[in-house]
Amino acid sequence: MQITKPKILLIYTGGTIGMVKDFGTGALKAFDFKELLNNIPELKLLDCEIATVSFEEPIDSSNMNIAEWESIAEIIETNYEAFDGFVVLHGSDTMSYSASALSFMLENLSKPVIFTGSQLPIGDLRTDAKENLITAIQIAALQQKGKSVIQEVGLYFEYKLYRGNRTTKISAEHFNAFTSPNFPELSESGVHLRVNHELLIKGSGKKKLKVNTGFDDNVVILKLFPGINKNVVASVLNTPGLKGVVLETYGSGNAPTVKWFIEELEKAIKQNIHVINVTQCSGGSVAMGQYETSTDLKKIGVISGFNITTEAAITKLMYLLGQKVNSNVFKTIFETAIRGEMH
Ligand code: ASN
Repeated sequence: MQITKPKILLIYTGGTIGMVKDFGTGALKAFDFKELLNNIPELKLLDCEIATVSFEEPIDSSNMNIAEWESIAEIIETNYEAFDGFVVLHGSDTMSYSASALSFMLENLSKPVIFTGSQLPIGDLRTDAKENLITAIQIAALQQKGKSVIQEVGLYFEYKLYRGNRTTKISAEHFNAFTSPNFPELSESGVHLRVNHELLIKGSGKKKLKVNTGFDDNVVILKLFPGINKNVVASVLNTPGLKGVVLETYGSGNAPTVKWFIEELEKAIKQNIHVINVTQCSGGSVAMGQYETSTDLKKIGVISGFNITTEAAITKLMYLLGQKVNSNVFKTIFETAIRGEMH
């Protein structure tokens, strides 16, 4: 029996990882990704076959939008049968949003899609890009009994693989730039590559990959702060075309009890605008009804995001709105975990 090496497709979208310094101006600019294997000869030592595809115009991840998520999903769909795993090189700034979005876009995934990037350009002497890239590829290539070990969207950064839709960027400075506050890491890279098998999403078996495009962008994130006034809240909730709000509340889902606030929210909900309660705390869960300051929210039909991140909440909202989920089941469906993103 001939043993074939796993085939991994590297998808380069942009970000610091693929940059070099222009020594004339000192500015960072995108480098020619076709030169990747020449720039990182270590990649040739990996026990897998690597192919690369790049966005025509690599972008800083601040310019990622729904269209770019769809482009990544399309590349994966087109190459799904030909490859065993996918590594998406992406700017770190919005990587958690993209990893969350792709987790909802890619239904019935049975192969790994691993996002990674770096804080320093690959051309920098002290770069974190090489380790992130090499280990992300190794993780994407992990196989057991002829099947991929990881069968979901992950995010690998600084020795840890996380579930993509559980992550958030926490540092613009440290190599350890991401965390997954409410879910343990799926794998840790040390002397050994340790995988927490019991935490992994079991793939969909023989079900065919389904790509859910058509996200709806008529959504907003509204973060509460002491002193927020009626005009601001009313004008956000009266945005023409608005269909969904991620409301970042305090602690375990608490908000002001003042009459105008609850009335504005109630009016919006009656107009079929879905309001999701997500906590501003970096860890823990929304528990509406635990305090008096959240009982009214529960009463008027605010949806609980439980321990979901804001990044996963806003992308799940865009996804479900895009799927035209019926209003009377929207709350139940949102409150159900569909890709391991909450609870
Ligand atoms: N601005 C960059 C980006 O998100 C930051 C990075 O990749 N470290 O594209």
